[in-house]
Amino acid sequence: MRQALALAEGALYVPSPNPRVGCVLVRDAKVIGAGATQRVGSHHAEVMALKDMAARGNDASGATMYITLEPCSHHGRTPPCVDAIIAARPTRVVFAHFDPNPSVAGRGMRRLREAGIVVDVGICADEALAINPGFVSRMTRALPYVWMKIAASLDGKTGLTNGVSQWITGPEARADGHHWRARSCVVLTGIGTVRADNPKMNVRHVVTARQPRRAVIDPGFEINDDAAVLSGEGAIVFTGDQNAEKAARFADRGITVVNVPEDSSAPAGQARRRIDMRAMMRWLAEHDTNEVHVEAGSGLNGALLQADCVDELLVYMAPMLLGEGLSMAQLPSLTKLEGVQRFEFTDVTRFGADVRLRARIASH
Ligand code: AOF
Ligand code: ZN
Repeated sequence: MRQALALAEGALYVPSPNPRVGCVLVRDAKVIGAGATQRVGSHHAEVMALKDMAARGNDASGATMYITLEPCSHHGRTPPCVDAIIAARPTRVVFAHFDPNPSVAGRGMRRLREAGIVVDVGICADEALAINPGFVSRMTRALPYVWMKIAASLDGKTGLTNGVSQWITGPEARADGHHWRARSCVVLTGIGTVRADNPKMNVRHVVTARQPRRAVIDPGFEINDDAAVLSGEGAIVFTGDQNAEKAARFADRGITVVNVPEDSSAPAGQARRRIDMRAMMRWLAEHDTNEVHVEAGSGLNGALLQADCVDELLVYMAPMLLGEGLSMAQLPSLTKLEGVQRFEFTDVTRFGADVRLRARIASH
C-alpha cells in the first residue's frame, strides 16, 4: 500500500478532476504490476497496473491488488475498473478507503465480493485521503478544497504601502508556489491583482502537461481584453455585471464568464463590490474543480476568509521586516478574541532563506 500511495503522489499534477490513485499487484511478496491514474478520460490506476502486469508476462492468479481508492463500478468517461479486475481475477483486493463519489460509494467493494474476490478496506486510509483533499471535498461538501498562498515578511506584511511587493520571498519559495499551482484545478485571483501586476497565473518552474484554469474575481467586469491571465485555455471571469456584449466577445475567445449574485451581507461603502464567494465556490465544484489555489491581494483574501471559503493558508515568510505595509488579509477589527479565525499549523518547511507555514482552518 505504501508503494501504491507513492504512485498516487507521483501523479499529483496529472488526473484532475479525477482523484490521484495508485495500484500495485503483488504475488509471493513481489510486485508483478503497478500503475497510477492517467489524465482525465484515460485509464484509471487499476487498468494501468493490469496492463503493466500483462506487459511483464504475468497474470493475476494468486495475487493481491493494493489500491489507494475503492475501484470504480460505474461507467464514467471510462468503463468500470471492477469489470477489469473481475476479468483478471486476483485472489484479494485491498483498498485504502471507499470512493466518496456517490456513483461508486461501496458498490465497487460489493461487486468484487459478489465475484468471490476477498476484499479488505481501510489500510492507510488517512494517508490516501490526504492525497485527494479536493476530490473528497467536492464529493462530500460540493465545494472545492481551497488554499491561499501568501508571501509575507516576518511582520506579516505582503508589500510596502506604495504597493511594491515583488521579490519578498526567494526563488526556492517561488518555485514551491508553482508546485501548488500545478496540482490545483483553478488558480484564483482578483481584478485588483490583475490591474496591479497583470500576472499570467500559469505554471512555470515545474514540469507538468496540464495547466490549471485561471479565474479572476471581477465584480464590475472591468478586466481588459488583453489581460495576461485570460490567455491560454479555460480562463474564467466571475462577475456581478451583465455586460452582454463584452461577455459574448469573451465567450468567442473561449473565456467562461460567470454571473455570480452580489453578496448581500457585504458591508456597504467598500471600495469594490463583492460577489457571493460561496456561490462562486459552489459553481467551481459543480464544474469539476477539486483544488483551488488563491493568489490575491488583501481585499480579496479578507473577503474569502470572511465568507469561510478557505481551508488552508500557505504562508511563505521571508526573514525581513517591512514595517508599515500591506496586510495579508483585510479583516474587520475585533474587540474580543472570541471572534478571531483560528488555524492549526500542520507543517513548517524551509525554502532557501524563507519558511513555509501551512495552517489549516481550525473549524474545517
Ligand atoms: C478508480 N481508479 O484510478 C480513479 C478512480 O470518468 P471516469 O470513468 O474517469 O471516472 C471518474 C471517477 O472514477 C472519479 O470520479 C472517481 O469516482 C473514480 N476515480 N477510480 O477506480 C482510479 N481515478
Ligand atoms: Zn476506475
